[in-house]
Amino acid sequence: MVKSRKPSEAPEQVTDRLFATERRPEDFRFDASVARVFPDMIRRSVPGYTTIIPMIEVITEQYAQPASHCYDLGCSLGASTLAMRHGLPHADCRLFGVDNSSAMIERCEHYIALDDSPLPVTLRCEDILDTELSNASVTTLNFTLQFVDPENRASLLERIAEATLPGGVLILSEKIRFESEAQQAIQTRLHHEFKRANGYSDLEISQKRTAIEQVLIPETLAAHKARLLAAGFNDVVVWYQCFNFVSMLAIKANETTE
Ligand code: GEK
Repeated sequence: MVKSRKPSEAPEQVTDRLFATERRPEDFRFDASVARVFPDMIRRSVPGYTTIIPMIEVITEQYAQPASHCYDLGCSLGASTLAMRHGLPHADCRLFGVDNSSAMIERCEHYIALDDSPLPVTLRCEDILDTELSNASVTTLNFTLQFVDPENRASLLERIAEATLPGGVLILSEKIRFESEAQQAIQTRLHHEFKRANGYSDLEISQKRTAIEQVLIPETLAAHKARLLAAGFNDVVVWYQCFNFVSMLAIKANETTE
């Protein structure tokens, strides 16, 4: 059963108007102004986000192993951390949320404190490229890998695979791009329609796009699958897709006995 806090019960919802007026183009950063509006921004910008979060709880419940570690890498305000916390069926598991934005981590502490689960959460204000990983049964990268320099993605995934126990998983959600220009155009148009339907103006959509295009680098589904397998995972399952937003489950096989 999904036990996470419902969006309507969230402590605060400040409307995202960051790109509503004409502004000088500068790269998008996860600073205090973004952290302040983040729950509203991600819900109205990422198709499927409000479905993926409660499903992270379901997946965690299925794959968490007793006395193991669970990691939420790029935890922002802790929406996926809290989903994992509520899904964890073992009181002896340790749950870590990691983000290198101090503005996000400060607010995340507040959200974790308001939540009613007794399971402790350790928050680390660190780069996920450096954070220590071990004894992992469930790791989540929910729309975070897309912000990591593409050159560093393979080594990060190798470290996660290395730290993952047999039978453990990585939940990887990403904005993807398409090889076919025609498919790319359809999915981009549908994504922008989704944002318009959620109240974003054409100016907001185009200014956000300019600000984020050097920072969020999407890759194809085929590139993600090949790299996850090369990193040491044994199977990759796409469990969710809405337009150009996908969530995968990368699974480390159970060791077979002869
Ligand atoms: C959610 N998972 O609500 N090290 C640590 N954190 C990083 C790094 C890095 N190298 N790069 C980016 N981040 C969340 C949503 S948001 C996705 C994740 C989005 C952090 C960054 O500070 C931000 O908080 C998060 O990754 C990405 O389920 O905004 O589209």
